[in-house]
Formats: sequence, C-alpha cells, structure tokens
Amino acid sequence: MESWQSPSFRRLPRAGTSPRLYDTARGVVSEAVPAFGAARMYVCGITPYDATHLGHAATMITFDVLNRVWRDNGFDVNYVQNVTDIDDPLFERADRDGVDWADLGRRETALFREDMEALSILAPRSYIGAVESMDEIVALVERLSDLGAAYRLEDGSGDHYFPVAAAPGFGGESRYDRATMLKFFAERGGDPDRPGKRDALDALLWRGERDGEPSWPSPWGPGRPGWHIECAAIAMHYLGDQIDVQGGGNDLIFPHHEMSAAHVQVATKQVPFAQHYVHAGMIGLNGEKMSKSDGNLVFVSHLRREGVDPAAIRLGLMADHYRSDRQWTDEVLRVAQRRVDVWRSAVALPSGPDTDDMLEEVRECLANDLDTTGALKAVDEWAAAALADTGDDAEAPMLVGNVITQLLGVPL
Ligand code: 5CA
Ligand code: ZN
Repeated sequence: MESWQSPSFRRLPRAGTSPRLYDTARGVVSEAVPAFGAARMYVCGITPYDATHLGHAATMITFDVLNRVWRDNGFDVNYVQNVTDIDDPLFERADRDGVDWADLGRRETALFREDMEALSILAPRSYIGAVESMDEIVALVERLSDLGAAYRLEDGSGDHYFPVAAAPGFGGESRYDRATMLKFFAERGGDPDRPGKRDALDALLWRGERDGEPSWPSPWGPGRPGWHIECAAIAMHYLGDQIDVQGGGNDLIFPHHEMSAAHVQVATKQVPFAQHYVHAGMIGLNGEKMSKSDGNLVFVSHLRREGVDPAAIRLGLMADHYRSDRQWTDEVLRVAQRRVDVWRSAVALPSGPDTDDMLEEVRECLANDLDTTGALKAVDEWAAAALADTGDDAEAPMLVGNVITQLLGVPL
C-alpha cells in the first residue's frame, strides 16, 4: 500500500541521548537501542472505516517522536505500520452506508494519510494492508498448524483457532491474570463463550467463508484471517523474527499484542518477539475514552477544515506523557495554540540565548521514556528568555526552530 509523503528529517548538532522506554512486558523503563543495524518498529495502524480521530493521532505522534529520537542518535529506523483493511467493523459500516467495503477502506486510508502529513509524521518504510498480505498470513497459519498450534472447530464453520495452551509463557506480555484476560477478550473482539473451543481464550486464526463476506483461498478452504495473525504475519515478514518495538494504544495490550506476540513466538520458538511492548494512553473526550463505537470523537480532518493549526493539535497531544490516559478539551487546544504562537514569535527573533542547555534538556527528557512534557517546558523557557530580550546568539533561533520541527516534529 502506498505510504504517505514523509517530511524530511535533519539531525541536530552533536549526538542525541539514547532512548530508554517503558516495556509493558517487564514493567520497567530500560534502554531501547537497536541490537544491530536499524531499529525495527511495528505500530498497529487504523481500521479504516471512519476518519482519524485524536486518539489515533496521539498514538501515531508518540511513535513518531520515538522514530525521531532514534534518528537523532544516528540509527536508521525500519518502521512498519499496518492497515486492517478487512474486519467486521468495515463490513458493517459499508453495509450501513450502502458502499463497497474496499472503497470505504481506500477512502478513509487516503484521509488518514492526509492527516499524517498535516501532523508531520515521518512515513513508515512499509505501510501494509491485510488484503495485500494474504500470502504471508496463510503461510503463517500453515506454519502454526504444522507445529500443532492451530485447530479446526468441528461445527462446519471452517473456522480455525490458536490454542493458547501451545504458547509457552502466554500472558507474559500483558501480565494480566486470567479473569482480566477474559474480561478484555470479551470486550475487544474475542469470543470466550463460543462452543467447541478448547480454551475460552483461544483466538481466531482463520474464519471460514460466510455468505455476503469477502473471502480468499487457503489450503484449508476459503475464508479470511483473524485480527492478531494479520499483525504477526506483517511484522515478521517486513521486520523479521524479533523486533525492537511493538507499539499501539494501551487498548491493544490484551488480547491483540499478547496474541500476535504468541503467534510469532510459537512460530519462531524465540522469546520475546519485541524487546519493548510500548503502549500509548487513551485520549478521551467528556470523561470517556474516544472510540468509534461510543461516538465521542474529534476528527483530525474536521479540526483541519475548521482552520485549527495542525501544530497546535500536535502540541496539545504531546503536552502530557504519552502513557497517561488523558482528556482532549478546548482548554488543551487553547494552551497548545498559545504555545505555538509564542514559539513562532521567539524563533523569528534575530537572536536569543545560547541553546546548549536547552538542547541537552530536550534530548534528556525525550530519551527518558519520551517525556514530551519536560521537553516542551525546556523550549518554553528558552522562548520566554528570548522574548524577554536576553541573549545575542544569532544562530539560536534557527537551531531552536530545528529542535521544534525535527526533534519534536511540530510543523511550525
Ligand atoms: N487496526 C487495529 C490495530 S491492528 C486498530 O486498533 N485500529 S484502530 O483504528 O482502532 O486504532 C488505530 C490505532 O490507534 C491503534 O494503535 C489503537 O491502539 C490506537 N487508538 C485507538 N483509539 C485510541 C484512543 N482513544 N487514544 C489513543 N490511541 C487510540
Ligand atoms: Zn495490530
């Protein structure tokens, strides 16, 4: 699938500070430096049945900041993101609106690309849909089946499941107890009560063909893939058996990332699949998590159409730590817009204070599990001093402009 137009990235003077990141599986912040070569990052992308909302944007911005921190340290980054372009919500919305599901997916993915460009997100090297990955997905289900890690339900549906009992260390990614797993499994697309499964938590690998649903051929009959196998297959194919970061929102901790990691780990017999499982907090509105099913959404494209500055959207979403669940309010946007205005005025000055301390502080904050709050404060302090007419470093405003656009990715 076509990726989007990437903004260019330029490194800043001197070396960056190598990042430390929180890993959900270990529950600690630890060094996140690629073992060799490029950093390998897989981020779970959209299910394109509706427009990009601020929650999606916040998660994409989080991993964009990580991408920039790695690049600032001289690492190449092999960034892969998927598009879940076949799934129930897509078919349901297409039915409701009387449109073709594939057209709907294409339209919403095109809008997502525009939003990503407006928010200055570095494009993934591989932007990959489920439909175009059918060969890899089928091959991975076959591989699991050969290893005894797939079974067919005996109800004539043609559905195949992944037995969680086949996955040593299952639960190691989320570290949830069984009751919590069952709760989230039921809430997030799983089917704990389906008769005939060996374990309530076993996850769908392949759904046999149904009337009125698209299907693709496979050695065990026509159908379509389950959700977790999609990300497992795409990540393995484009990045390899082990990766540096598997990322997404914290709504994916269980079952999605637990299951996709389990699929890969059973297939490769290597643990862990990802060095760091990184999860962004949920953006909410009016006290609730922003979600398509609840309908309390603010779309990036709507804000843009109303003339809201993309720089303010991005800064508003970076104001608090990425791991915290947080609310989007008019006040968040107002504060962010004020900050953008101040920063623009400051970097337009003919001179300002020396930038050494500010650059070091921004780098140190970002390296510390992407502490954007601290990084923004360091820029605020420099801008306040520059506007108070202190400092005669003629290079400083331009360098700070680069810190803002290159390291923080804010489109000034
Ligand atoms: N296609 C799957 C992942 S394979 C999916 O979850 N799609 S999504 O459209 O629902 O979400 C896309 C990305 O945005 C995921 O990483 C998801 O975790 C994240 N996300 C969804 N809602 C929010 C929210 N309210 N706040 C922050 N991130 C969110
Ligand atoms: Zn995914």
